[in-house]
Formats: sequence, structure tokens, C-alpha cells
Amino acid sequence: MADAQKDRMTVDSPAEGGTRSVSVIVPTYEEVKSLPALIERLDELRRCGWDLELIIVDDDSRDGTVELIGSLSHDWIRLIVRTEDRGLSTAVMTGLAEATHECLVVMDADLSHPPESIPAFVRALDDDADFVIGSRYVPGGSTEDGWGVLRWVNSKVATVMARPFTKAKDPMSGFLGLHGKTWRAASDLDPVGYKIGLELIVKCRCRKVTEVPIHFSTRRQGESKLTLKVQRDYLLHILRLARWKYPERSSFIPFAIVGASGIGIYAALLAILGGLFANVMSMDLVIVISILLTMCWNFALDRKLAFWWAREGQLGLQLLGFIAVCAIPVLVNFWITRTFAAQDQMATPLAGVIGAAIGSALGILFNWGVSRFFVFNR
Ligand SMILES: Nc1nc2c(ncn2[C@@H]2O[C@H](COP(=O)(O)OP(=O)(O)OP(=O)(O)O)[C@@H](O)[C@H]2O)c(=O)[nH]1
Ligand SMILES: [Mg+2]
Repeated sequence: MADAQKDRMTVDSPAEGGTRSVSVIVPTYEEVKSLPALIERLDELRRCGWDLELIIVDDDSRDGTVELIGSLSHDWIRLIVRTEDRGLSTAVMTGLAEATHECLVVMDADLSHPPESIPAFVRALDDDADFVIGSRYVPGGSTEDGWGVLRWVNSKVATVMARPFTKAKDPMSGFLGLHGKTWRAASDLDPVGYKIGLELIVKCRCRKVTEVPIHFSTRRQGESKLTLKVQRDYLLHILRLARWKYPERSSFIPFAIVGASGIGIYAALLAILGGLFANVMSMDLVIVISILLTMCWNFALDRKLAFWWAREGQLGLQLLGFIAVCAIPVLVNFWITRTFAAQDQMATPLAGVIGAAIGSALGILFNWGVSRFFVFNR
């Protein structure tokens, strides 16, 4: 099918006894050129029996959007202009909070998402879905030709990164449907970045996610807001979701990686200090200083990456507590390093590595468990 034909599809009427009232939320930033066609296609749905309200949440585009909506004077369209908040995800949340119907659909303004798919969304929600995605990657779904390799790879990589949170094939989609009660049940919504769908699936604890195949059209009007910052925000978003959904693993894995990095730091310190101060420092002193500096390294990184919730806590107290907790495995480490290094009368990097590896293996679970509860208590 040609792309122009795929863009417009026939419209299904509401099913007998099924939902017919839908709130459509559209976040916009500088989309005045796309809005007339979007409104016309939504109006076609209304003519087929759908009771639609359109909520446009615009971030003060000043591109004529206000004038356009004013001139149409449609009572089924509401325009909310935000002058203080900014960003796609918070705009969607503003729109969801304003919706008056129980059936909620979120879509882009640029007609990448075909409004004619809304009836399929409603059917899926009536059929017990918690959440509906307009999907490019299920059978019947497609993407308009002309996507560059880079954009395609970008989309695929982002989808793979979302795997721990949902099995959906296209969780990156911004074409979403959900019940009002699902949205109201969300806890801790933290709308950073662009992927409000993923945030809602996770935080609304959606179990049944249904994907409706759509043909994703390339925008015809206006400019993309997909920037490098959006990509960076996505990485931060994934990190935050991981910390929310899997707090233990999100703490322990960085802790273990930092622990492993500490082994390298320790060996390097032994080599450098041992080499520089061989004549003025005893082997024991070199080991003690290396251990203390390594602890500071681990502390600084762990506080940021493994115990992120305690970053605002008292630094000095936390450092003392951390050193105290680490002391037991460190004593083991110290004793092993010293035993291995005794033949050379000076700590060698190899002895350091062996000592630290054994000490770390013994101590990592102990350190993490105890630090988590007593030093960086939530
Ligand atoms: N309110 C508001 N809407 C936004 C903001 N950024 C993007 N949008 C809207 O969100 C929707 C998706 O943005 P797009 O620029 O189409 O992003 P995309 O679909 O990933 O990329 P392209 O289709 O290539 O442009 C559009 O309706 C935008 O107008 C924002 O900061 N605030
Ligand atoms: Mg778009």
C-alpha cells in the first residue's frame, strides 16, 4: 500500500454497548501546521458516532495555535497553554489530569499516529487491556519508508533497553491508550524525558499490554523535537525506572562494579606508592595508605551510584560508617596482601590484586548489606 493511502484509513463506528466516549490528549510544541489535519480526521471519527474530546496541551508555542483553536470554536476541543512547565511527558500528564472521560488516548500532533486507529484502542481497552500501544513492530504495523539507518537503530536499541520493564514490542511509541482508573492508580510518576508510555506501563503496574498495529507516518509538517538531549534523558529515565522497579539489583550491581574498580585502583596505588616511597615507607604503611585511599574511591562512587538515595546525607558520618563497615574485609585483605608480599619486603601489585580480590569476594555482600541498612539508610 502506498504511504499516502496508509495515512488515511476507514473509520469504525462504536460497537453496540461498548465505550464511545474518549478523551484524546495531544501534547504540542510548534505544531500549528499539523493541527488542522489532525482535527479534521478526529472530527471524522465524531461523525461516525464517537464522542471525542480533544485536549491539546501546548507549551506556549506562540505559533498561532491559540488563534487557530479560537477561530475554530469547537466545543469538543480544549486548549491548555502552559507557560511555566515544559516538556512532553509533563504535558501528557497535565492532559490526562484534565480528561473527563474514562477512556484515554494520547497521541502526537504530527499525524505520525493515525487517528483512525482510536476505535481499535477502545476495543482493546473494552476487552480488558490495561494499556494499549499503537505499535510499529507487531504484524500489520509498519513504518514509513525513508527512515534512516540511524533512526532505525536508535529505535531498536531504545526498545531493547526497555526489555526489563515490558515485553511490548514497541514501548517507545507515543500513541497510547489506558483507562482513567489505571492512570489514577499510578504511583511515583516521575515524568522525565520523552517516553511517558514506558513510565506509565511501569508505574501504573500494567499487566495486560495490548499492541494495536499502526502505520507510523513521517511527519509532513513542522520540525522534530527529537534531539540528543532527548536520547540522554532516555538513559536517565531507564536508570530511574530500574531503581524504582528493581531497587536491590540497581544498588548491588553498581556496588559490585565499583568494588571491582577498587581492586584496580588499589593495585595501582600499591605500585605507585611502593615505587615512589620504597625507601621512606614501610610495606605496612604503603598497604594501609593504599587501602584508605581505595576506600575513599569506593565511597565516593558508591554514594553516587549504589546508594543514590543517600546523596544528601551527612558526608563525614557516612564516610566514617563506610570505613568502619569495610574494616572487617579490609583486615582480611591486609593480612593476605602482607602474606603474599612478605617475600619481596614490599607490596607488589600482584600481591595487591590477589589480596584485594579475596578480600572483596568475602566482603562484598557483607559490605553492601550492612552499608545499605546502617550507613546509607533510606
Ligand atoms: N507540550 C509539549 N509537547 C511536546 C514537547 N516536545 C514535543 N512535543 C510534542 O510531542 C509530540 C512528539 O514530538 P515529535 O517532535 O513528533 O517527536 P518524534 O515523533 O519522536 O519525532 P518526529 O516525528 O521525527 O518529529 C508532538 O506532538 C510534539 O509537538 C514539549 O516540550 N512540550
Ligand atoms: Mg512525531
